[in-house]
Amino acid sequence: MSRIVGHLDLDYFFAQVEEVEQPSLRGTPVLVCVFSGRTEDSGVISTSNYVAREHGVKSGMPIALAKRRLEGIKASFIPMDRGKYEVYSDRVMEILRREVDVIEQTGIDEAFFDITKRAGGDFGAAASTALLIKEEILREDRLTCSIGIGPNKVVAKIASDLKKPNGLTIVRDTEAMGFLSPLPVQKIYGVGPKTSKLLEDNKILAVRDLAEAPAQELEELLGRKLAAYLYNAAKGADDEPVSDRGGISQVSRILTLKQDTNDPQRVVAQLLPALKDIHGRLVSKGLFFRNISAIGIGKDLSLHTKSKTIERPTDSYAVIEEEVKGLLTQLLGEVGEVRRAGVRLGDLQDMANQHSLTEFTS
Ligand code: TTP
Ligand code: CA
Ligand code: CA
Repeated sequence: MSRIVGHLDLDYFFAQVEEVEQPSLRGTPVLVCVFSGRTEDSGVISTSNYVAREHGVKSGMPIALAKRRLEGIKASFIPMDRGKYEVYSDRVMEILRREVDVIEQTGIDEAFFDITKRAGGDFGAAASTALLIKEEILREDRLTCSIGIGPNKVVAKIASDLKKPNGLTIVRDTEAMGFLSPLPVQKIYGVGPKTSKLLEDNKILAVRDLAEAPAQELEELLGRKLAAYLYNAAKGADDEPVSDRGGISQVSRILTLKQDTNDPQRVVAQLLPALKDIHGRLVSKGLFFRNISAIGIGKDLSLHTKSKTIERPTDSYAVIEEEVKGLLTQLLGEVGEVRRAGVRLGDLQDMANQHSLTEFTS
């Protein structure tokens, strides 16, 4: 049975979440910014929507430069709110997890998945599932994403990037080599600037050149491990498994309220057992948190979040309860009645390990 692997990447992720929460932004340039606070405009662009990109705005660009490129145009410069994006990310990963065999999350907005069993080795069936996943993410989270399906991770990752935004690209096992051959080597997952410079110096520019290079030469150039990986990858034969990395970076709970309400006290009262449960999990794992989010889901399934990053990591129950009250009051004040409510603790830190680390180094 042919292995079938996918890669999902959300489109202009942070900026798209801002559009979802404020639909009037759609069609205008949206720029998510990391303000450094030195002057009003100092800092960089984290990401921007495609409308802004048409004006030459890019991730990592100074905010001041982006402002110059958008002079005279009504654009929104929004401070980055990572906790909020993580709530959306969690939900997307949950949807993905229930539709495939296994997922390997590789970033806040992307994951590999293996769908071999689920699709019975059939690329047509995998394509239908990919469409279903896109529909569910759009319906439940109102977000678009791009998906690539291929016989391995290298092909899937490149395929997901091919027709952005809102793309779907299927590369069958028989098409993999033809798909890869003409591409520049930098497209292969794991080929950074250093490796690509080394390859370029040796006239290896396209994936085709890589596949045709003498194995010995590649090994001398890149070392055995990387050479073997790239050699396989170039031939469309990457066999790296999709493996769930486990590990936890967040704890969260969302529950359905007894009745729709906009009263923070009522919501908090119903959330108390969940808060205690989350706190118990945190303490039993020796973790502290730095980011906390309140989550509200409306009658129409719309998702709303308020997050806060606290100065120092903590595992205090009192802090959880107090922050949730504050965030929920804000959230309900803005959105009105909700049907479901929840809390998420993020940016978790393993205090036990940090502690032992300092013991070793001091
Ligand atoms: P990407 O997936 O690289 O980009 P994107 O989702 O914004 O756009 P695309 O449609 O091309 O996929 O990054 C995911 C998120 O990571 C992005 O929304 C914001 C954040 N990010 C930064 O904060 N700084 C950066 O330099 C990049 C590249 C991303
Ligand atoms: Ca993305
Ligand atoms: Ca990404």
